[in-house]
Amino acid sequence: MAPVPLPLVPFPAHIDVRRGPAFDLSGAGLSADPDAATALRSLVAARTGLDLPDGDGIVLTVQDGGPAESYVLEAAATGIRVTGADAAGLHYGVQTLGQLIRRDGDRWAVPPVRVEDAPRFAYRGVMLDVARHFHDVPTVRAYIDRAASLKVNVLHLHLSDDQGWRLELRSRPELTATASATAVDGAEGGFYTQDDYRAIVAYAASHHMTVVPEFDMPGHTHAVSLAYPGIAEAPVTDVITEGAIPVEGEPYTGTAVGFSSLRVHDEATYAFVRDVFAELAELTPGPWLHFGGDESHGTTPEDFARFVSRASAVIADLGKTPMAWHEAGAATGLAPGTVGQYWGFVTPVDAAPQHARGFADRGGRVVLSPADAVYLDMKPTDDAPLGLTWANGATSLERAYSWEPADVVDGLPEDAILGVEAPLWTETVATLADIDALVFPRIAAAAEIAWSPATGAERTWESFRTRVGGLGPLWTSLGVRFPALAEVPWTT
Ligand code: TNX
Repeated sequence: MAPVPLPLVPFPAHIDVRRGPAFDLSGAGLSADPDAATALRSLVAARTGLDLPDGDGIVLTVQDGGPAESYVLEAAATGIRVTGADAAGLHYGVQTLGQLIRRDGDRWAVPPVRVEDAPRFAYRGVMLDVARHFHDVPTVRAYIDRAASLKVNVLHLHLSDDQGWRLELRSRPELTATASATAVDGAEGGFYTQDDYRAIVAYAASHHMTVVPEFDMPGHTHAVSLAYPGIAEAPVTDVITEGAIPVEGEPYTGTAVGFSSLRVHDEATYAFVRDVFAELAELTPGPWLHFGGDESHGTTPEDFARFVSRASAVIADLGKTPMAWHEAGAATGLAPGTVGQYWGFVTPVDAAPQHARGFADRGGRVVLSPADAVYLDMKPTDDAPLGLTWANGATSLERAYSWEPADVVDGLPEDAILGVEAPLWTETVATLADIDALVFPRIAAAAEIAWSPATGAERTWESFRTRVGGLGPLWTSLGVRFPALAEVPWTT
């Protein structure tokens, strides 16, 4: 029988498991950069109850040299040293160290290892839809904690949809004044003040995560139509195959998609686009602004292409990199360098790959979010209480793990792949407990695919499920209410 792998997810690029005694955590001291010290102290306290005093034993430092976000971790009975090539790398080394802590008789210990680690992809994201159900700042913080612990470095916030507009803008006050109070199925809405948003961005940054904000358009804009009716088309209801029919002028609390659109031939629309993205650019330190572009079923292809050209140019003119769902790749006037987000299937069934290649053809790169593998809002099992099933039915952990980014879009070279993102749409997700129930453990699969080398002795489903099972006690100690999927041999 193969030895049980250490419970490391994502699995490191290189690891050398050594023989010999383990490092004893009780009585150990810590010498570290302040941010890394805080991160390790709270991780150790949560997992073991131990308090790490200043002193000898564990040394955490940043030392320039290696690739971005990389680190080296050496653990022996005599001491532990984690060296990051940058602050992010050190932070990831600390997460790996947290996963290595284990019970050893009546003490807490770290096994002797040497890890040399760096990410495969620069963009390792998760998304949270705060439009279908609003999620408050503490919930977003908790989501950031969870994602950052798995070396995820992007938080994509889906800030607007038919059901609500969730960010206060000084230039367009009616958006939150009239279009933020409601959510799906009569749930309470809400919005972020600019200070709330800044607080989220800062909290993400302190966890080495970049926020990618999205205002979805030209479709998914029924909420905009409540605030600024002059720039919106009437709902096109004959495209609705499922979900409640929207009523012009009334908040939408159903879950249908594709029926709304901004007026594409009206300059007032582009004044709106400029206002909202200019203000968003000011509030957002990261390089990407996402303008949506998905499921504009009521808009002709010509009109859609016209809108995409204009909106992407607005964002590029602001000095930001536009980002959009893959449909926008059909528009020949797309701003050069726009990043595309592929949400077709692992084995594509439609024009999605062609659209994704459209971004690369214009010098942009692609983030892969294949819906039947990484859509965290899909049910994990047929009988799961929460979640959707449109992406090939329930998505098992095994299916979430068993795909290779370079094999999804034919003709897209690996250097045109910016990374991987796992979105959580929230039609069925109202609370942090709901988030945990759908996100875990599948977020671990997305994180490993985004971080770890494509191949390796431990890059197998059998190893992965064992390692995920070994993380159960850590997740429990961090307050994550993950579902105990039968696919995983959970350690108790
Ligand atoms: C499709 S994926 C959507 C969303 C829904 C999601 C539910 C994408 C770009 N659009 O509007 O919330 O499915 O899974």
